[in-house]
Amino acid sequence: MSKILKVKARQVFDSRGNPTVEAEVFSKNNSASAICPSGASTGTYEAFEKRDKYNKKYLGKSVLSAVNLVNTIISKKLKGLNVHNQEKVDALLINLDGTRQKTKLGANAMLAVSMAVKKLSSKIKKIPLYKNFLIKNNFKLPYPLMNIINGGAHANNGLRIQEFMIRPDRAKSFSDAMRICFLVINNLRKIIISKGLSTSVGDEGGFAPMINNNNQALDLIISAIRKSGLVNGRDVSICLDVAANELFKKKKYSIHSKNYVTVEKSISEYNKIINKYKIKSIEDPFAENDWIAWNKLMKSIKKVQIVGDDLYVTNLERLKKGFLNLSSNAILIKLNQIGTVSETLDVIKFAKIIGFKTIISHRSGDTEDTFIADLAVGTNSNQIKTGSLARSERVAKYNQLLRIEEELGKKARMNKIH
Ligand code: 2PG
Ligand code: MG
Repeated sequence: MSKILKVKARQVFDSRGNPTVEAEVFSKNNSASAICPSGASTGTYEAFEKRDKYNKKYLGKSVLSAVNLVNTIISKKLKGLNVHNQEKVDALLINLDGTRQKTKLGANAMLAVSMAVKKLSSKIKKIPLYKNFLIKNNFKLPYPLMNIINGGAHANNGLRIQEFMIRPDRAKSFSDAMRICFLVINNLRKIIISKGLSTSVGDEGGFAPMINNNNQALDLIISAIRKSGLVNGRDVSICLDVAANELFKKKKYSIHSKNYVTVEKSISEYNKIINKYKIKSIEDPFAENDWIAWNKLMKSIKKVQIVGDDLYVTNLERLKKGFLNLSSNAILIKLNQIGTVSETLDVIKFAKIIGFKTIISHRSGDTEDTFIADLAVGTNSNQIKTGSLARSERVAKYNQLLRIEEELGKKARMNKIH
């Protein structure tokens, strides 16, 4: 048994330049640290992110009180616990907080500590992090859902849909998957330049050209896939994150244009783009409380992955509800939506039991921490969504997956898409 000696936190910064919590956990001869990411298009039911609302020096965004809680009560409580008993550590954090949405300690304080404990445990065991989760052998690598055009809350171009992604469905290996995405992205860059548009990127590294029509973005992607000598819907599939919470007002949605229309009309528009562009995956097609709309969409389409992000917020109770309601067939997994590693793993386990695909995800405000790359492999998750091939906080996760693939050598296998 290795005991936790102390926990220390500090305020560092995320990829948007906002303060966030880094925690470092110490045992006798070792230490490990982890950094909490932060979202922009957040769900109402996500665990609470503690920020110093009244500290004007950081425009209300500092996390100094969360850092202080780690350095005082969390460190004191965790002292003496077995580093390898993640469930116990997390249960203690949850009890210490004692609130439904982790408002007392803040999920940012809790998660940084929880992830650091997991990392320290693998360090002491001298095993790679991905071998310290659910899967012990037959590791599979996830397909990247690579973001290539940013819109919504992640860019200021006026595009309704937040994320336009590609998934290299026929890639035989993770490095092949990366090569295919690399090709499409480079061709997309050329096409964007040829149209006289800007190749500057949004928060997740995807291009953010000044276009404001979804179909225009989809047409650009189709051209890039074609220019790469690939076939859309076969070699590469287009996947979307609509983030519809942001496009919802008085039971109506402005997904497909600036006009707000009914659920039925939105579904018929979805069907049009699904058929025209062979779209294979849609995340958050409707708002987080609109269970009926989700169910209607599920009933009206076939063979499309429908992903719950803001709908489930990596919360077991909400996932159960979504399963019973036939709301989706996949779940996005974000550690900081729920606040501890153990709770995240419980959600993944349940998702697998009910046959949902699991997609491990970054946040739009992310960091150099590559924990989610290991989590994706260590849980045999089907897919990972971690931005584009730009901005080091995104690329870092892909690079970590390339290292894992190399380490697995001949044993490395891609996961199943279907
Ligand atoms: C999402 C995420 C990540 P954010 O909506 O899926 O892409 O964005 O972190 O802003 O919630
Ligand atoms: Mg989302």
